Amino acid sequence: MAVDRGRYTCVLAGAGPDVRTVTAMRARELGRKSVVVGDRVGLVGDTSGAPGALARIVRIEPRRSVLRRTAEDDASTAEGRLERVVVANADQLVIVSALADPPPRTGFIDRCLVAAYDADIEPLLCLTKADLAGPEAVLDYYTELELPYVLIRPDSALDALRSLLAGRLSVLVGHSGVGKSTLVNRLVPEADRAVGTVSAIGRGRHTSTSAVALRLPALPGAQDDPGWIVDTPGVRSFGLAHVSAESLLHGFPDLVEATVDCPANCPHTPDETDCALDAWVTQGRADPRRLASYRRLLASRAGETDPRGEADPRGRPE
Ligand SMILES: Nc1nc2c(ncn2[C@@H]2O[C@H](COP(=O)(O)OP(=O)(O)OP(=O)(O)O)[C@@H](O)[C@H]2O)c(=O)[nH]1
Ligand SMILES: [Mg+2]
Repeated sequence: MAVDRGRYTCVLAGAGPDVRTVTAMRARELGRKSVVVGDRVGLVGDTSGAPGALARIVRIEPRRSVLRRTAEDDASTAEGRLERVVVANADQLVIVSALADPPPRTGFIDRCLVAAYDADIEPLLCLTKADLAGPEAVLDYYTELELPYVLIRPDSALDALRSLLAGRLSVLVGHSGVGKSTLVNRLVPEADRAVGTVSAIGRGRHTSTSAVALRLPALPGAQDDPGWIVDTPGVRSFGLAHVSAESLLHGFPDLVEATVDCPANCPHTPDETDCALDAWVTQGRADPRRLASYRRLLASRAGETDPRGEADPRGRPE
């Protein structure tokens, strides 16, 4: 459920919400393998969960999915220069974007979509602060994608979101200040996640500092497993250095079909005159902004532009 300075908070498989969590450390035999939130592990030792009890993690089960993020985009911290596993075994990536304060960045959302499709995790677009601005510009940009989405305002009912979260492990990702922890606190009232303020320049203050998995409460009358949600710290960027150029295209299902008409080994770059993507867009079969976004990602992988979503105003829907 959580990792903090070498201590791992675990919940026993099949344990109900009232069963105590188990604190564990890693056993030496794990070597350098990292254990991350969402991992299923083998525990030995004192698994009673009693105060002061410490179990040991001796095994990591094979992961169903691995959400990775490379953050040479975020070279301000030593940690940020590494490839990081955000969460293991997630079924759903909830891409949280505020509609205002901070403004939405489709460039960032596109990066998250690439990461989701690459890791075989279903994306869900969660547009917060719908009380401050309308979703039209963002939704218009994604019309061809059939991307599931939910709109969140402070007073909105969360039933639709809860049913999309049921039975799965979902991970929230988004810039700092978009309202991830606010949403988690509404979904899991006893979570008590710290909530920050958004500064005048429209950035949150990185209130949350590590990923934490929380069990969603059972709904009255519902038998189904309500699922788990992972709150994560806000990210400035979602680096994709670990995704191959070929796989980048999977984040753009609205463009994929066009590439069957491309020459063999087409790099899909703007200077490739026979690339079928240009005609596809000219014929109105996809949004030219989506092609531009795809090509920006291609170029940023090649180191031609600043890979941060923020640094590129063309990433905005307006
Ligand atoms: N108007 C409005 N404000 C919201 C909404 N959701 C969250 N906020 C505010 O946005 C600010 C940031 O919220 P957080 O929940 O801390 O954001 P976060 O995404 O967890 O940020 P980090 O932990 O830094 O990544 C707080 O002041 C919230 O009250 C919303 O739907 N509408
Ligand atoms: Mg937070």
